[in-house]
Amino acid sequence: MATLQETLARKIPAWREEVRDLVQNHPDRVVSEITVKQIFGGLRGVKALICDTSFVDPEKGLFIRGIPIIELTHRLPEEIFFLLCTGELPDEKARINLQEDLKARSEVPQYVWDMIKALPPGTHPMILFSTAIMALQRYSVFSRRYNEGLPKSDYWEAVLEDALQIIAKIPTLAAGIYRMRVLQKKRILSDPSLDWGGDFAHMLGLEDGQGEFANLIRLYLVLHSDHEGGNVSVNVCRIVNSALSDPYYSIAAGLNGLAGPLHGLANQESLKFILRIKDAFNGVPRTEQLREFVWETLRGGQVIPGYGHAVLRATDPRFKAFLEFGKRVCPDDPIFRIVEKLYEVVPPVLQEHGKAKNPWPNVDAISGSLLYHFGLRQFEFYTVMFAAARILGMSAQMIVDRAILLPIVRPKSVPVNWVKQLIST
Ligand code: HAX
Repeated sequence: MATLQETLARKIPAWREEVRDLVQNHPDRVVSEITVKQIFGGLRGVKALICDTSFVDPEKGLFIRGIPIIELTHRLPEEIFFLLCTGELPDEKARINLQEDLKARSEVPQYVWDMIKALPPGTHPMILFSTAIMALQRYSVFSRRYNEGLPKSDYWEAVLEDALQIIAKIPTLAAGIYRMRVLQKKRILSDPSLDWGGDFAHMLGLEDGQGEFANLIRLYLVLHSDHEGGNVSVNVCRIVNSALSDPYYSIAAGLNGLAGPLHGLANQESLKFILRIKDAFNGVPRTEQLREFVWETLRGGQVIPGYGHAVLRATDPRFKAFLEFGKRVCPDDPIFRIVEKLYEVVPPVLQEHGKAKNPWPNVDAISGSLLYHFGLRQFEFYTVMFAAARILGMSAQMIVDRAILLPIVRPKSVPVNWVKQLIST
């Protein structure tokens, strides 16, 4: 099979033709209507974005290029990146080619480490991560080639080039932040014999006699890689990139959105919640005790982290994939047992509470508990793990956006009074 670049070059003309045909032959076909409730409700359910890399079915969850995520859990994250970008899984030759390419680009310049060291104590790891990516922007091929007059038809190639540079550095950068700033220890050098996710696990430096921590990291990166186009991080990234800000600016913007407690920070919040339960009951509570604890939380006006979703209306298959992993690897770990018990207790409570449209768990209800089991216990780092994975989806979506020649995103806004007048007419 051909390389990632060659596969894209082969496929893009047909994608462009498909889009040109739709716009030229059906320009006025209505796709979605919008209600007052939706305008004031975060545009929930409005079909206004195109995303070919992945799709979230409310009942069945995430599909990557039409394949249910549950059928991809044995794959490597770099294979998923190839699939997200092209719609095809790489064969062995193409995978090795991509892995070699990433290895060749993985070094992080010293000035970035100096900058990471210089930021004050207590700086959140997501700030360190996002700032580090911004600091690498001087290497942007897109920015340089754009200034040299790059034609629009070739934008995707330069975006891909930047994306590969960024993806290649993610394990080194994220693990470096963990070691230097979270643990106050020395960085661990990359092992070039390892795959992208395996090397990430290696550089984090946790005990991994059986290789299961590396397996967890690979699975984690696959499960968090993409979640269609409307989630805050990817949506923001794509909007910024549509202004032809290069991928360094765009990914950093997306990461800043991922840092919010209703999005990527939910895994940190979720683990805090689980630890609070463990402390309150000195271990795993009884079902009745846990039910009361959950009600107390709701009565205090707080959300149950890891439960609910803007699109999903069933248990997230990514949650199920982690649940299977946990049952196999750490069934007796008290933190994992609390996760299992919450899965039993929370959905009926949320149903009775009657507010959340989806009472079922999302991926954030469990991901942190497995990292915790392996000794990655500093939960302020968890969103960086999520970010490392989501950069795959952000990158693939930018590449496809530029490949199909989407223009700058610029919806129309209206004042509240405009809506009032509309209603009164
Ligand atoms: N616990 C308590 N109340 C909840 C709830 C939960 N887990 N989930 C939703 N609700 C409440 C909302 O706060 C809202 O209340 P108000 O009307 O008082 O504002 C009401 O139920 C309706 O919300 P919704 O329509 O069901 O949910 P939204 O689409 O507005 O929001 C969220 C989806 C994921 C943000 C929401 O369910 C939530 O806050 N969950 C907890 C945080 C979380 O797990 N976030 C991670 C989501 C996955 C993700 O993006 N990861 O990055």
